[in-house]
Amino acid sequence: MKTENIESAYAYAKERFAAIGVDTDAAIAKMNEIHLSLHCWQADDVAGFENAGSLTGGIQATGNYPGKARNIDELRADIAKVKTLLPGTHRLNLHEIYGDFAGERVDRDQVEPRHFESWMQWAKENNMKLDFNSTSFSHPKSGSLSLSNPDKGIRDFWIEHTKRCRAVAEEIGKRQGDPCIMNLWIHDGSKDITVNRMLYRSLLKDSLDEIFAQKYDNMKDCLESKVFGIGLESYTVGSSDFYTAYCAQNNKIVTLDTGHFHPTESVADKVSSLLLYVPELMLHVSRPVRWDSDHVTIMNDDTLDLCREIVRCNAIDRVHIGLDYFDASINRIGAYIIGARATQKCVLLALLEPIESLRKYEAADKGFERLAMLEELKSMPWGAVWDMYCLRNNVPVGEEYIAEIESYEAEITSKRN
Ligand code: RNT
Ligand code: ZN
Repeated sequence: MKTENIESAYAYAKERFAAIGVDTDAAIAKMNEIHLSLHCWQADDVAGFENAGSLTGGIQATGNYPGKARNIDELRADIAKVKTLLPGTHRLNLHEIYGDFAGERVDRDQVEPRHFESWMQWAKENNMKLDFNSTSFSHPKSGSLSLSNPDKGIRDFWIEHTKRCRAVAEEIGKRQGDPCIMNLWIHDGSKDITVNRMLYRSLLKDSLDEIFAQKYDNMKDCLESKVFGIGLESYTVGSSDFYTAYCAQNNKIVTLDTGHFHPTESVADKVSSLLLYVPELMLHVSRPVRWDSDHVTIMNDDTLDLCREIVRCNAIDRVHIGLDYFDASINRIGAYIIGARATQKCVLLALLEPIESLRKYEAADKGFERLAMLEELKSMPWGAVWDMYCLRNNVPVGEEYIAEIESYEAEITSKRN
């Protein structure tokens, strides 16, 4: 792409946006303050480094495109590659099963900060901050119930795991001088009609209370609900109502995974309600196709609406934007980049809205003017602003990243098997 063409297209775009009261340079500057939390699990189909066998817990990565990361070095190489293709600086979201166990068998109730020592160093060297997740799935004790299991032995095992994960997150946060956001998602549920829903939910509540009794300063907890899991279709202990209420009562962060609601439910509409009751939100941006399929995020109305709502609520500082999809059927680095860049484009587009004029129209009951402006925004030259953002960050502009990923595949990932 010729730099002079990007610049002249940008000059034109800048003028067009200025005419409707939008400062494109300010939007680009704001983009640099937004850091995605990149999900490490896209690189290896949620396998992790425990050699535990198959993925369980009602989630599934489909496809067998060659080249997945097989070990910690490969995963790190892939993330380092991803970094070079994204504008801005980003965080890395680790799951507990991605610890550096160095051949040792470390059960989930034994994990310690030292297992993440090399990650903390790597992250520092690579200018990335880390986020964290406890891992309830893919383990002999996972079953269909973990923190809500009536069997005290199993429940205590997962309570211990989660407590230890919080200690790991606290150490990470302390060392990076920035809170580590720890997500808690458990798969607990049941396949068929459940007649003691209250029991499992009250057990989950008690387990969470015990886990959160320890207060920390360098980590923040977020809790993720869902509608159902594969093989757990009839009942989910950690439903949306459950965690919304729990988080509101306990001042915890709500995680909104965009694949975890009924297909016609608007996740965007939840932002302004939740933020009146909970301190912050964590997003798992995903793309559900007919179900919670974890397809690669693209620029679609769902993602756009969500980003617009965050900006319209003036809540960028209260929302952590994480990605959560795992497509094993296409080039995995490519999947990372498509989803991350699509999310960034949606945020940029949201920042390019003439929100004040739109609100003036709304207040004056000028419904035609409001709708017309929203329609016109769709064909404004925002692509030129995106290109300039990439150019200023020295990353490939437009489709240029396709060739880069192809050569990484030719040289690196195609040689893995
Ligand atoms: C599962 C949840 C959860 C996982 C990751 C791997 O439905 O979305 O966030 O995808 O923790
Ligand atoms: Zn998720």
